[in-house]
Amino acid sequence: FDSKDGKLVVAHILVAFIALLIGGIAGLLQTMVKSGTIKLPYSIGYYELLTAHGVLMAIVFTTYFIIGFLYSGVSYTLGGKLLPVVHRMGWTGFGLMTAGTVLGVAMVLTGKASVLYTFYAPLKASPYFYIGLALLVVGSWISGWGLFYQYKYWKKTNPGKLSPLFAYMAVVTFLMWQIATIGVAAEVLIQLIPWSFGWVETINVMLSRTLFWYFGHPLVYFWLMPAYICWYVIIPKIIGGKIYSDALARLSFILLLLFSIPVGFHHQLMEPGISSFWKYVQVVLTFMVVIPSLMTAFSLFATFEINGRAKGAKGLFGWVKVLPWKDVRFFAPFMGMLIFIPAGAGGLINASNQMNAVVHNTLWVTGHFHLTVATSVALTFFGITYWLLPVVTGRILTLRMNKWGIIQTIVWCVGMFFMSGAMHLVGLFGAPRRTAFTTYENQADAANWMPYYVFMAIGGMVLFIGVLMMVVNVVAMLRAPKGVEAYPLGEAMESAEATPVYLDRWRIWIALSVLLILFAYTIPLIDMISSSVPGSKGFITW
Ligand code: HAS
Repeated sequence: FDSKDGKLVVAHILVAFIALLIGGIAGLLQTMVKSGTIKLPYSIGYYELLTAHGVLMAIVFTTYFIIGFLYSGVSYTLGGKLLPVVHRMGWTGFGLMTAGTVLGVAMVLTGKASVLYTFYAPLKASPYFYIGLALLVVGSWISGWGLFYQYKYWKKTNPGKLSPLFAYMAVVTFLMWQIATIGVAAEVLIQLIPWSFGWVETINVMLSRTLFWYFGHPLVYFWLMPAYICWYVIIPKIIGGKIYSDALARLSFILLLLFSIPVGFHHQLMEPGISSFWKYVQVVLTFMVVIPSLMTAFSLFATFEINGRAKGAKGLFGWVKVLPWKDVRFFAPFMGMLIFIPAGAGGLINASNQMNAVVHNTLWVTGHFHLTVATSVALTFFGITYWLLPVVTGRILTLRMNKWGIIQTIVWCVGMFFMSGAMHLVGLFGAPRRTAFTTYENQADAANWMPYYVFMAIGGMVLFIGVLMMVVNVVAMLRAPKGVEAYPLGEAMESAEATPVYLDRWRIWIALSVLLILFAYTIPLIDMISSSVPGSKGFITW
C-alpha cells in the first residue's frame, strides 16, 4: 500500500477513534447525570453531554472513518496510488473538517451549543457551532470531489473497462452524500447562521426541520453504505469465497442513491404543516429504500451458502459451520449483519404511520439507532479497522489482537443487548427520548420505567468497556510488528453474468435521483415557505 496514502488514511482513522473515545466518555457521563448519580462542575448537564455524545459518535466518528476507508479502497483499486492533486484534496478536506470539528466540539463542551446532534430550531446555539458544522461539511465535499476526480481519471485512462466494484460503490456513496448535504448546507447557511448572529429575528422552524431531514435520512445511509461495501466486497474474500454478483451489488447501490433521499418525511410523520398526501408519498418511497437492503441480505446468504457448499458443507445451514468464526475481520462485521435483521425490522415499524404514532420521540427510536448505526455499522467499522490499519501501516494483526477483538465484539453485543433491548421496551411504555429525568420524575409512569433505566445504565457501562477495549486495540495495532498484510478485496464468481453497462451511466442515475427529489419535495416546500405561520425567535441554549 502506498505509504503517503497510508498516512492520509491513518490520520482519518485516528481522529475517528479519538472522537469515539471522547464521545463514549460523554455517553457514560450523560446516563449518570440523567439518573442523578453524579453532578459535574461548571454546570455541565445532561443536554451538554448528550449533544457531545451524539455529535462525536454519530457525526465525527462516522464521517472520518468513512472517508479514511473509502480513500484507502480508491487508492488501492484505482491505480494503486492517489493522484497528487487528489492527495492534496484529501488533506485539505481533512484540515477543514478538523478545524470545524474542533470549533463545534469546543462550543458543545463549553455549553454554548446544547442543541443535540439534530440541532433543531427553535433551539439556538452559538453561531460558531453552526460555522463548525459548515466547515465539516465543506471539508467532506472536497474529499468527495477528490474521489470523483480519481475515478474520472481512471475511466479516461481505462476506456471501455468496468470500474472496480469498490471504487464504484465509493462514488455512489459520495454522490448521495453530495446531493443530500445540500439540504443541511442550505439550513445552516441561509437559516441558522444569520438567525444565531441576530441578523434576522425569526426562523421558519418547519422549513429548517424539513431541510434537516432531507439530509438526515440519507445521512444514515451514508453510514450504512460503507458497511455494505465491506459486506459485499471484503467479507467474501475474508471467508475464502467470491462475490455473489457484481451487477446485483451495483444495482443495490444505485437504488440506494435513488431512494435514500426523498424520504425525510418519515422522521416528521407526527409534525403538523405537511399534508398527509406528501407524508404518504414519502412513506411509499421509504418502503422502496428497503429493497436494496433485502437484496443485500439475499446476496450475503448466497455468498455464504455457495462458499459453504464449495467447502463440502451439507444441509440447510451447514454453511454456517465453515465460516471463519475465529477471525475478527469476519466475526465483528458478521455480528453487525446479524443484528441488522432486528434493527431493520424496527425501521419498518418506525416507517409505518400508525405505529410511528406509538414510538415517535420515545426511547424506542434511541434503541433503533443504537442497533443500526451503533451496532451494525460500528461493529463493521471495527472489523474493517482490524485489517485496514495493518495494511496501510505495513504491520500485521497479531493473534493476541485478533483474540482481544473477538472478546471486544462479544462485549459490544452484550452491552447493546441490555441497553438497546431496554430502550425498545421502555419506549413502548411511553418513556420519552432525550429528556432530562427532572422533567418527568413526578409522573406516575416514571417509577415503572426505572427498572429499564437500570438495564440501560448497565448496558451503557459494558459498552464503555467495549469502547476502551477498541481504543486499546487501535493503539496496539499502530505499534504492531512490521509485516505485509494484503488488502482483502473480493472477486465476483465466474458464473455471474456480465455487469450491464447502463449501471455506469451516471447522468441517468443522477437525473432520476433529482427528479424523485423534486417530486417528493417541491410542493411541500412551496407550502412551507409561503405559509403565513409566523417565524420563531427561538430559545438560546446558553
Ligand atoms: Fe432508521 C429513525 C426507518 C434503517 C438510523 N433511524 C432513525 C434514527 C436514526 C436511524 C439515527 O420511518 C433517529 C433519528 C433521530 O435522531 O430522530 N430506518 C428506517 C427504515 C430503515 C432504517 C425503514 N436507520 C436505518 C439505518 C440506520 C438508521 C440503516 C443507521 C445506519 N428510522 C426509520 C424511521 C425513523 C428512524 C421511520 C423515525 C422514527 C421517529 O419517529 O423518530 C431500513 O433501511 C431498514 C432496512 C433493513 C433491513 C434489514 C436487512 C438485513 C440485512 C442483514 C442480513 C444478514 C445476514 C446474516 C446475511 C430490511 C442486510 C444472517 C446470518 C444468519 C446465520 C441468520
